[in-house]
Order: sequence, then C-alpha cells, then structure tokens
Amino acid sequence: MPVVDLRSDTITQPTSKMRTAMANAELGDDVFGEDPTVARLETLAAYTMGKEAALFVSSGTMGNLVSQLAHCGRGDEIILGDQSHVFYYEQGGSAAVGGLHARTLPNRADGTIDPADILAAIRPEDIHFPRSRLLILENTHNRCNGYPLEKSYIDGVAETARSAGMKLHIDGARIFNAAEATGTSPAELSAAADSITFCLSKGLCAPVGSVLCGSSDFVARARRARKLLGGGMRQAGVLAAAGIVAIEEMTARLAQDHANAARLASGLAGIEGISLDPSQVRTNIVFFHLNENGPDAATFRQALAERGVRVLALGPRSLRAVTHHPITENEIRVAISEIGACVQELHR
Ligand code: TLP
Repeated sequence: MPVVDLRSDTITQPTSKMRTAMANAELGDDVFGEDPTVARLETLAAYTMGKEAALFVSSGTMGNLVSQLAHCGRGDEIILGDQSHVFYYEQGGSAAVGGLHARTLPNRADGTIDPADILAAIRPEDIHFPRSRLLILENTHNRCNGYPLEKSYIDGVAETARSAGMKLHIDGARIFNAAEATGTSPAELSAAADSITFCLSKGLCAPVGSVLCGSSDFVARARRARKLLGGGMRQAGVLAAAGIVAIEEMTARLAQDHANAARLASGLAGIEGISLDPSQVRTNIVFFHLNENGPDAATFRQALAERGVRVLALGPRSLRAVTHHPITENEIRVAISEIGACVQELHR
C-alpha cells in the first residue's frame, strides 16, 4: 500500500545531488579545523543569515542548547514561550545541562509572546533574582500552526531585550519557511538576533545537521560548548556537503510545501467532525482537531495509518500533518479523502 507520510518534514531523504556531493566531498578533521567542506558550509550559512560566523551542529536541539551555553552562565534566566520547542521538546536541557532557570510566557496563536509580558518578566538587578540573560523566539513556530514571525515583531522585542542587557536567540529550525511566507530574507528576519539556529534536515532535505550563526566571539564560545557536549565531529564534511546543497538548492521549493499545506487545510476544513481554521496555515504545518463526539487523536492516528496516511497525534484531540519534499498535490488529495473516510468510519 502506498504511504503518504505527513508526520514531519524531518523524514525527508537526501536528494540525488546531495548524495553525489556527499560521495565527492573533500574531507579533513573538523575538530582540528581542517575540514574544507564544513568550513564552506559554515561560511555559506553565516553569509545567508547575515552573521559573522557559524557552527555546524548535529541537530536543532544541539544548536539551541549550545547557544544557551554560549550566551548564559549557570543560574541565569532564559525567557521563552510555553509552547516553544526549547521548552517543550528538548528534555529540559536548559536546566539539565545548562543550569538555566526558565521563565515561560504564554505563546499566542501566532507564535508571538506579548511584548508587554516580556517587559514585565525581565528582572531588575536584585540580590534575590536570577539574571534575565536570554530571550528565545521560534520562527516558524512549530506548535503554533507553523506560524511565521514578522520582522517588525522580532525587531521590536529584540530592542526590549537589548535595552535590558539581554541577548536574543532565534530557534529558526524552519527559518526558510518563515522567509518564504513573509517575503523577508532569513538575514533580515534574524538581523536583530544575537544568534540563530536553522535546520538543514527538515524541509531542506539534508540527512543530518543544523547550523548555529552569530558573531565570531559567540561562535568561538559555542564551538567550545559543542565540544563539551561531545558534538565535535571529525570528517563531518560528508554531512556538510549535503547541507550546502540544501541551502543552495532546496529553499526555493518550500513554496510548494506551503501550497500543499494550504490545499490540505482547506480540504480538511470541509470535513464534518474536524475543526481547523485554514487561514492559520501559513507554512508547511497543519494542525487539525477532532470534535468532542469523535475518536481521540491516538485512535484516529492509528486507524489513519492503516489507511496509508501517517500523521502525529500531538494532543488528546489534535493531530499534526507536515508537508514536505516530495509530497505531491495528488498525495494531498489522497490524504484528504482518507482522513474524511476515517472520520466517517470512526464516528459510526
Ligand atoms: N521538531 C520535530 C520534533 O522534535 C517535534 C518535528 O517533527 O517538528 N526547533 C524546532 C522548532 C523544531 O521543530 C525541532 C524539531 C527542533 C528545534 C529540533 O531539531 P532536531 O530534531 O534536529 O533536534
């Protein structure tokens, strides 16, 4: 049975051009700073994000953690959204590894945090308080419908953070999706940030890796933190080679994923028993919700998988579908019709 796998854009496979680049990559020991392909990837990533320097890391989770370690000391406070990936899905690494104190603020449906909440959360100098050191934003915002943050919002809250002596890190795992959706370059979206991580291994289809970008001083500290975590990689150019193809060739096609997500959302919105607002779908992530009188998300996910469509159950009644390469328009039609049939079957 053909499978339409919409669980995540992390399941994308390297393209044939990536495989060729990997096979032919010039390599060296990157812990000695001798891998020319890693160096090329880092230069390209820094340039693309408008930063001085960059560091190739094994994953988005590692990039976010390394960034926190490089910006903060133990006991410092980070301010971040309660739906953020760093807070929700990274095993509390900020506390477990970094000794950081997390102050969470509510994420609004569009992935933003109310600037007034940020201002109110920043600690004044007081012997009783931890020091507010780092603000973390997420763009696009995974758990908030993959919503993209606008440059004007980022610049505004960055100014608030900066005037309080704080740094800003952006978890830009899907920053190229945000760039596509807002018509703003990744460099402009991250201009006000002190650091940004983005993922090569999601919609951009590389097999492994993320890149953390920032000032040269920051990246030098981040390189030490990466080594501390065991993330120094040797002939990593074999992976970086795919990352270069990802940045050079795979960003322009994200618009297709967004169009497919919009098709999926409008199709699902027409199914009785499902609720979602298609106007909330701006990138490649579609959350949909089963009505109270229907099945729970786990039962639904299982029954749908048996019909050849795979999604994730991310709440008692909420499911997530993510569009990615090389999902076609026709597969989206299949997904809509199977989801509709599955709702009908389980409502009986
Ligand atoms: N997200 C994954 C899962 O962990 C949920 C997914 O399928 O969406 N930041 C954001 C915004 C992410 O969505 C993810 C991965 C990460 C960081 C972590 O990246 P990796 O998986 O490379 O550690």
